[in-house]
Amino acid sequence: MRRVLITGAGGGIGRSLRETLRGVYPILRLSDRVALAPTRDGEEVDRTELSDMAAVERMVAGVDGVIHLGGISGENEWPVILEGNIIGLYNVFEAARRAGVQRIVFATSNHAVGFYPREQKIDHLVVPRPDSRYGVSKAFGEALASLYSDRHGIGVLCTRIGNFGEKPIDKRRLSIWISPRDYTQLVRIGLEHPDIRYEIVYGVSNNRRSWYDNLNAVRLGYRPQDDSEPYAEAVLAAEAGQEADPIAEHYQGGTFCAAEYTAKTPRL
Ligand code: 15L
Repeated sequence: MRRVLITGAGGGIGRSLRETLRGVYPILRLSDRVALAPTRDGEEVDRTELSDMAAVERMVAGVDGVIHLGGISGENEWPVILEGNIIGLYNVFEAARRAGVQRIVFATSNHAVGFYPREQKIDHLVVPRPDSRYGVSKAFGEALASLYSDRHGIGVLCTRIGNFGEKPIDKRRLSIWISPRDYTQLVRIGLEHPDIRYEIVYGVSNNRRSWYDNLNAVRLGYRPQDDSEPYAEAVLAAEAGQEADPIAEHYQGGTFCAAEYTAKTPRL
């Protein structure tokens, strides 16, 4: 990998990867719809709207690998999701194919499977159970990635990210947290592992309270260094006495599941 593109480079994960991948590959091309911090050695800065195919083609020209973080990172109205996560995502994969890109790491989300109950441990083989329009767009992304892998031979690692941050911020995140250094490790596996054709893994640290069987990531060499447990006492103490929504509490997706929920009975 000589030149690696990060889309959505202005977001929280993008800004972090800009630092942790600095010097790992000769050139990092950083792109976002918003202006980014100025270029340093070994960097190229780009400003692109993902819904604009001609601009996306310019963005991917000459890159060897793509880390696709761009798009909408939470629930939103359908037109917004459509533009950022369906049209924008399609444009990135299609432009990458035309440019001959061989590897893509796709930032999908726990919300593609958020309607699994917390009591069920899930692996990479479960069918999607999106908990939002956002989650549906991530399941769409996983499906599009599968098509581009099968039909065009592009190697794709779909990382179903839990919650990325320096530390877990609440009880739910104790089960899905991923630290910056663990996500960096996973992204590097996605770009560098010689045998990846199409894989789904969970982007989570080695959390004792995990809801995921991340055996596929482990098979690919992932050895997460962090665990949310040392933060558990403080996180739980901060939440003590707070009233919890029963739907949000029951499902892995939390408040994404409770929002707009009108089912009279839960789906089994
Ligand atoms: C996500 O997919 C979002 O991008 C992030 O903002 C958080 O909401 C995260 O999931 C989460 O579930 O905590």
